[in-house]
Amino acid sequence: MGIYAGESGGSEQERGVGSGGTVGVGEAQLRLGHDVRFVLAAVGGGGIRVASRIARQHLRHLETVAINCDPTVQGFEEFDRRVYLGPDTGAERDTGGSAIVGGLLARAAQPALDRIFQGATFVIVVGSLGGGAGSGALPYLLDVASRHAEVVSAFVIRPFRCEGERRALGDRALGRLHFAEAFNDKRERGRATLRTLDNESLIGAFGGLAFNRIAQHWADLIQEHIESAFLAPTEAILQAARSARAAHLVPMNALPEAELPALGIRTPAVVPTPEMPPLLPAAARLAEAREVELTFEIVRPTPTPEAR
Ligand SMILES: Nc1nc2c(ncn2[C@@H]2O[C@H](COP(=O)(O)OP(=O)(O)OP(=O)(O)O)[C@@H](O)[C@H]2O)c(=O)[nH]1
Ligand SMILES: [Mg+2]
Repeated sequence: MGIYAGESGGSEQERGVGSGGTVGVGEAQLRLGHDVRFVLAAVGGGGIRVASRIARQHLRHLETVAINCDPTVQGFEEFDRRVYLGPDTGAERDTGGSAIVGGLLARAAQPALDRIFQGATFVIVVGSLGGGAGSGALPYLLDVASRHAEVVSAFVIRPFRCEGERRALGDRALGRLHFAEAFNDKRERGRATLRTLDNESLIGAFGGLAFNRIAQHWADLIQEHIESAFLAPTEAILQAARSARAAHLVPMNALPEAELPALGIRTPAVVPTPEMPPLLPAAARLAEAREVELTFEIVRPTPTPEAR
């Protein structure tokens, strides 16, 4: 169902209230998923595995994209788009765990990243830190997303403590996010958020080996955010705009004119204002005269004896 809102008036037909529950109004129309776009972008193997659980839910209006420096990304068919960040030579290779390589590949792919986020309103980024792709590409991805979208929510997955060097690399990548200028500008303006999902924090609840359960837990948390922070509020706003327009056209407290005789209600006749005589006779003369002429005479002062 598309929801439209904007300026218009007239009959239901003119307003475009369609059987699909849409309000098409004049030239300004807003359709969720078209004019207001929601994009979920996952980067790095772990980020993609978590986001794939959300992609499989086919949330309304949500576009999904998987980005990785590993050609196997093409196999994640549950995503609407899959982007392989590979070298220009066309060679199929991974980052070898290097965040520097991940960063270089992402920087070189900027036009492709621009295309992903162009026209997006709300962007949700899920990145896994600790490997080469997620750690290296995330800052570029967040910057490009922040330049294009109105609101950006970033979720980064932090490796388990037992992963040792990977966790350390992840933390260094987290520190480098401070250099993602556009993203940080947005954060300062309250238009972007960063949330760390620490795998280690769930060990007590799920155990160290329950990778899948942990991934599902993060997916549920992110999905709940998409629903409650973006989808539901935007739908409510458009619905309110639609209701306000309907109320404006047919006020709730107005009786339909055609039903007034049957209800015995008569619209009050217009009472003419009585003509009141002017309070002062001079005012009456003034009211009659179109132009008023003022004359006055200058009386010379009588000279004093001294002046003589
Ligand atoms: N919760 C959860 N975390 C994961 C999962 N897969 C990977 N991770 C975490 O993400 C970290 C980074 O691994 P990957 O995402 O595979 O690495 P990458 O970004 O693809 O980088 P390279 O493969 O090295 O290029 C790992 O150290 C894990 O802590 C997953 O399925 N669930
Ligand atoms: Mg990988």
